[in-house]
Amino acid sequence: MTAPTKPVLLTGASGNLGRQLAKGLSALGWKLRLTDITPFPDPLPDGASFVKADLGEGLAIVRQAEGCGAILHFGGVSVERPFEEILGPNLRGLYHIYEAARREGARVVFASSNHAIGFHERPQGNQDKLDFDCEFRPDGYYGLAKAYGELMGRMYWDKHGVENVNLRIGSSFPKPVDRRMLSTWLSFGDLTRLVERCVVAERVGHAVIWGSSANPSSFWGRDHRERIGWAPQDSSEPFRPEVEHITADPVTERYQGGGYTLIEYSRSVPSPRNAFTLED
Ligand code: 15L
Repeated sequence: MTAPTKPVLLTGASGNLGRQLAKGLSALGWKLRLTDITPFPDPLPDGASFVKADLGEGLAIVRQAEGCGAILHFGGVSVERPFEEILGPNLRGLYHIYEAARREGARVVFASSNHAIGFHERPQGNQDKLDFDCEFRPDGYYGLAKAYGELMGRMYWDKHGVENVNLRIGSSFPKPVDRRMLSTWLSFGDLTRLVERCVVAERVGHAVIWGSSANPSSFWGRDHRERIGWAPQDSSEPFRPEVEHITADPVTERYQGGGYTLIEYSRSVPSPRNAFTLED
């Protein structure tokens, strides 16, 4: 596999997924520009440079993106937080990323999240799996910002021809730690191969791909993975005996977003499963 000819910018490089990608993609011989608001905690991988930058500062982002062929946007707040904390990095920051991409004619790979659709119920069987074109049902301000990011990608492709792949990442950790993650887990290996394909694929347009490994109990169905030629190789199944019994309260267990749905949840009584009411 040949490395991209132009450098690739990685935001959020000091975060859990950024560090994995920095290591994995530099091992493929990629020239990486790493950036984050906090220092890069590891030894710099071969072929990589690091510059501290704030997503809220448009000029800094535009400078970092100069000459890049792709921007891997993994920066911003990565969990549910109050709106004011999300606003700068996750909303304004996205605008800076897309403007920089537009200037450079670069492709954007956006770390979206299952929390953009977190208030969909978990499927009862294989037939109910959620497809990429389902309704957004964010489970908080974080998920709402991810939905906004996906829509920003839609708009920049339609209006400016900026290509983008939106990865609706499930749970990317060393291993699944509870029953939900048997459905949502994305191994670091599958994540790195996914991002690699997003960059090297010839044409992507505006694409949405579920970021989970080949988990038999996955919540998710159709997406645009064929467009980039990616298929996950790992599975959560070997971890089942270890974590299957680890569950939570009824709200958390009902929805795909798990514990995020319960944060500040204030509906008194959750409506019965599968009952359509005005509130649903
Ligand atoms: C995410 O989007 C978060 O970044 C991560 O920390 C996990 O909470 C993950 O979703 C998940 O849903 O497990």
